[in-house]
Amino acid sequence: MAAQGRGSATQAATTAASLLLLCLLVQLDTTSATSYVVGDDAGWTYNVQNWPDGKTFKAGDTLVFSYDPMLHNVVEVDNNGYYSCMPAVGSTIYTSGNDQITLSEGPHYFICGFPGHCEAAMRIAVNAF
Ligand SMILES: [Cu+2]
Repeated sequence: MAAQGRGSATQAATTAASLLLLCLLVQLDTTSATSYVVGDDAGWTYNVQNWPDGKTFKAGDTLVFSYDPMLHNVVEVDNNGYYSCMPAVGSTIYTSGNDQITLSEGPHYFICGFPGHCEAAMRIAVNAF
């Protein structure tokens, strides 16, 4: 009876330790990189401009741009290119239709390079901390 009691106590301690470990792992997970599908279900398309609102991005997070490469692309631009919808010469252009871009710390700007799309709010600005 007493042995069984000790056994239960050990089991309880083991369970507590396991829960603590699980909590630590969950906590670690929240600080690791996150992958975001830009535009959520709609994907990378018109009027995606406000999609980053309310989200906090970290360096190492990945943005996934999902789109039909016949209809859109992704051009990485600077602040000026974002507001003017005019990419600087030599800007990096992604065209796979499933582009995974890992963020470094700082501001990042992406627009669609197809005529009129950036003007139709197919652009995002994100800041990674
Ligand atoms: Cu487009």
